[in-house]
Amino acid sequence: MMTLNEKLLQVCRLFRIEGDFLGYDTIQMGNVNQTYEVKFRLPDGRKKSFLVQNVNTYVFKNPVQVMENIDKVTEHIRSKLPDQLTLHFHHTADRKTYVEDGSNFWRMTNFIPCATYNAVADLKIVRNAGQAFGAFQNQLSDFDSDLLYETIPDFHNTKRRYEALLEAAKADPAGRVREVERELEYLLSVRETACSLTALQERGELPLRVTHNDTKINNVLFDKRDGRALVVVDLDTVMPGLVGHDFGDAIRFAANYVEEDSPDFQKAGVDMEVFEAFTEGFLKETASTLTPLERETLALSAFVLTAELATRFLADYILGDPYFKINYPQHNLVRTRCQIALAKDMLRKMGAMEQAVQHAARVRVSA
Ligand code: GN1
Ligand code: MG
Repeated sequence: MMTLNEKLLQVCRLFRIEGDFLGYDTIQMGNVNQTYEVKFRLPDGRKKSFLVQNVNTYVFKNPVQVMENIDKVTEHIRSKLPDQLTLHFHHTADRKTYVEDGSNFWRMTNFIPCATYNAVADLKIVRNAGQAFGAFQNQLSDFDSDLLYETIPDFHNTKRRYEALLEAAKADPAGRVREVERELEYLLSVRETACSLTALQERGELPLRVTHNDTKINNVLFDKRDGRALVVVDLDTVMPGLVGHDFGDAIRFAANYVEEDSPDFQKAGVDMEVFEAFTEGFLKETASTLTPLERETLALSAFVLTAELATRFLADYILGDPYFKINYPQHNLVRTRCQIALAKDMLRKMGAMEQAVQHAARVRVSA
């Protein structure tokens, strides 16, 4: 059996990296893929880092399609905006952007020196993140979504997520349902509101756009010196979706007082200053293209995406944690509780969130 060190070196050689392998660091980023910074001394003497990822093939059943999507999307952005920094994947000798061995699926990009944030105190950074995700959607507004594979079907179909939760609870393969009755009860009590965005989508009342679908603020890379957003990364789930999927998920993550898996979930809640800053940045880019109903459902989408993720964390806990990486046995349950606490606070603050959206939209449309 190869050590990880040997495996990473083998993968790097297949991506045609020459020179001395100096070692690797595990990057604590993301809840599904494994990410490493690998360090080399190149034949010309320079030290250089690369980012190597082991894509989770339980989550992404067809990773080749994921890579094809990313290629098409980044190519589209590059052709429109040649100066925009985009991700570049390295190729193997046979021109593939991945290396497959058994159930492992490896890919490699250049390492971009940058700052990333899980929690942000600086509202300027938050505003820049909102703007970066808004701009990303704009850059793809003329992209033909028929060209995209649906890498994870029904990814933000909240109705399906609820059904999956109920199926998991019924099967109860790990004997954990008794422990989570309160969480199940709460999530079922808000089911209709949580599924309202999906219902509007099914009725054709909200337009499908090409969306990022995983808009955590740590998926934006920032310039270390001036806090400028450099590039939006993690394009694994770029698929047709609703504007609210991107807006809501970003708020869920960035505007929470605590991190998404905080055991201190009594402290979870929406920081309205962060909400306003993100909204301002996001609407600066998107306000003029949103339909009235899209605008009116943005605040709601934050609740929807939070409740939806709670159903996903809880279903995973009930099933014995096959999907999300966990650091300790109750991690998915703690995540669920934190998202539920946040969802409750969002319902309390819905009026204020709606007002903040309308305010930011008015400012932008009249600007
Ligand atoms: C996963 O691995 P990461 O952090 O990019 C998940 C998202 C969740 C998120 C919660 C493909 O994203 O949907 O919102 O964890 N990605 C996938 O932290 O399921
Ligand atoms: Mg992701």
